[in-house]
Order: sequence, then structure tokens, then C-alpha cells
Amino acid sequence: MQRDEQIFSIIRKELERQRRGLELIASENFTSLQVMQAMGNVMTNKYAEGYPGHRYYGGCEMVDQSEQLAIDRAKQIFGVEYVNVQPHSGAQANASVMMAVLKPGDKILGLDLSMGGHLTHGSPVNFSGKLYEPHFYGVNKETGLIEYDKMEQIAKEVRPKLIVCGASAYSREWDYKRIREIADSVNALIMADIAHPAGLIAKGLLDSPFDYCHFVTTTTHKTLRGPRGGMIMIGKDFENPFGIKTPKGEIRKMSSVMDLAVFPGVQGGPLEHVIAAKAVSFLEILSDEYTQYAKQIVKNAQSMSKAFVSKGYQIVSGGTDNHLMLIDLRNKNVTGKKAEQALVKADITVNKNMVPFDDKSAFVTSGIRVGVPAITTRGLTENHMPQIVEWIDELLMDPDNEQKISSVRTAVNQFMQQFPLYPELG
Ligand code: DSN
Repeated sequence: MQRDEQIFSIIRKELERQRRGLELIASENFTSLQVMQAMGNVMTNKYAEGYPGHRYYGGCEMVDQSEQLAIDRAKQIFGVEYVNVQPHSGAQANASVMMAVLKPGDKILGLDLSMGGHLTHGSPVNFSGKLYEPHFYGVNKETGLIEYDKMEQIAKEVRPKLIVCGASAYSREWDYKRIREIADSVNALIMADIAHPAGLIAKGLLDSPFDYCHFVTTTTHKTLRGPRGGMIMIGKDFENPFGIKTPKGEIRKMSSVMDLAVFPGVQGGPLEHVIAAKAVSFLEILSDEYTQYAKQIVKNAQSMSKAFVSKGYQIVSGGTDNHLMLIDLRNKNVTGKKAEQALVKADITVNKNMVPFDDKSAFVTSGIRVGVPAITTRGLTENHMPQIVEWIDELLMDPDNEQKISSVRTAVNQFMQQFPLYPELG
């Protein structure tokens, strides 16, 4: 068969783009070469509906071993009783939890998308806001911190069946204990979506949600640095709240209900090649090297946030406890859209992001979200952060100055040559 030079040439250019730039998108990272190798393997050819030892297809002996390894390693990382590694993405992990515990029309309470939440936490344009009745809590206008009192007040008013915590653009720690108290007071279950900070939680650098939240979902490709995909965890398995019975009349544990929600509830055949790559990345996470990496993420984020503040930038909530920060650009007279465009032209990749109480649309926005997991993987340390902020500041002060954009791009490209990415790929 003819080799597809066209698509491989595009992939090659993407490698070059990744190599020469400063990747500051908070949700992105660079997997190890072995994670990528595990992803591109013959398991993509295999159908394996079901779970290890209980499949609807023959020939699953090898994928059973690989999926079981992924499950066991994830259990070890997070110290949990139940893991499902089949969700194709974080969105499907969240859909599966909702499928497991909600009926259409049930009420859910999540963080408002415009305050840092996620589409799958009840946005009206998403399945979560269409199938269920969404309600939202937010952050305080002055402090930028989650308003737990308001969360409680809304929970008492609407009595949601599921409270969703976790965010895509919130830089502070979560008070899981308080959320559990609120949930218990209205008889709600809790889903914590830790897609962003999962790697820091795995290493004890942020509070763990498992003692308080009934379900924890994550993606595997952000701070966890694995292949693109999702995962569901339950800290301690429990009897399902709806008393679903097996044909033998047994009450099913939540783990069984959750397995059935992922398959056949939301998905068909699992992506066993991606699950193999998840297993590889989980082994990496268990290493001391990854522990050092996670600690470096925190140092880099702290250093970057200080550098922004010293240049007069307003970080929502005043700083960061995790790997990212949301910068409100309203005092800098530049929109998120304009900022993103100028930075991207200089090979500094960020995303425009709405800030709490934004007066601009999601297409324009008043802010940018900046994260350090990817540059930390490249090998950058806290001492490099002020220079990055210097470049960003130069561009945002004069976003239409093409000469400046060009000189910063040259400096960025030269700088990144010190931090080789996938040298094995030539
Ligand atoms: N799109 C992801 C992010 O950038 O945070 C969340 O799904």
C-alpha cells in the first residue's frame, strides 16, 4: 500500500511546532516516547467489549492482561478500590458517572463554565445540561475563590442529586470536606473531576478527594502525562444508592453499576491500544522521577505566578496552588483573543479564557489561562519562569508590533533548542 506521505508530513510539522515552541496550554503535556509507542500498537485491531475475564469476544487474553495492569497500577497510584480505564475521554468518564447515578431530568450542581468549570458539568450546550437539569455555583467577585456558602444555599434550594466539583480554570485547592457536608445535608452524591490536577493529587501535593467524593473522574493526558483518555475511580466501593439488583437478587456494588454505565451505557469497544499506553504512563507515575516532576510543576507555577504579579498582572484568586493560573487582562487593555493571537505568532501557546464576571464573549474573553505541566516536562525550572513572563509581557504591551513578535519568536525558538523534545525521532 502506498505510504501516506501527506499525513506523515503534517505529523512531522506538528512535531517541529511542538519542539520550537513554549507550550503553556494548561491541559497539554508531552508523553514519554514509550507511551506513544504503546499507543501505536496492534491492540488497535482488537474488539474487547466487556472487562478483563468477561468479554463478548474471543482472543482477549493479551488485552485482558494489559487492561488489568492499567487498573492495578492506577489503584496503586491513587490508593483506591475501583478503577475503570475504558473511558475514551474525560467527557465520557463524566457522562458515565451521570449515566450511573442520574435519570434524565435529575438535578445537578456544578461550577459555572464562565467561572472555571467544564462543559460536562452542566453547560446547556452539552449532554450534561441537556439531559439533566443544571444548576451552578461560582466564585466570589472579590477573592476569586469558590463560594461554598452559596454552594450550600443553592444545594438546599434545588436539592441536586449530584454535586460536581473540579474545574478547568481554577488555580486553588478544593475543600472536599465542606462539599461532602453540603452533599450529605441534601442527600446528594459527589463527582470530583480532577482532570487538571490529578498528577499533583497522585503525589500528595494537593488534597485528595477520595475520602469525601463518591466518584472521581480524570483525563490521563494532562498532569498525569499519559495518552489522551479518561478514567473513573471510586475510593471505597459502596452499595449503590438505588438498590439495583442482580438476577440473583443481590444488591450491586457501585463498581458494578459504574462498569455497566461505561459499557454498554456510554461506550462500545474500549481502545485497548490506548489502555496499554495508560498502563505504561501509570508505571511512570509510580517512579521517583515523576514525583520530582510533579514537585517541579508546583515550583514552576509558583515562580511564574509571582513573576506575573510583579509585572502588575491580575491572577484570578491572587495566585495558584496547582499547575495553572487564570490571568485577567482587563487592566492591561488587551483581550484574551488578541493576547492569544500575538503569543501564538511568537510560538508561545496559551488559550484565551473567560474570567469570572467577564463582560466579553467566550470568543473574545478578558483573560488567558497559562499552565506549566508541558514546559516542566521539557525540563524548564523555576529560574526560567521570569524570562517567559518577560516575553509574554513584551508582546501583550504591544500585541500588533510584528517586529517585536518576530524578535520574541526568534528568542523563544533559540531558547527551546536547549530542551530537546523526542530527540529519538530525529
Ligand atoms: N479542554 C480541556 C482543557 O483545556 O481544560 C478540558 O477538557
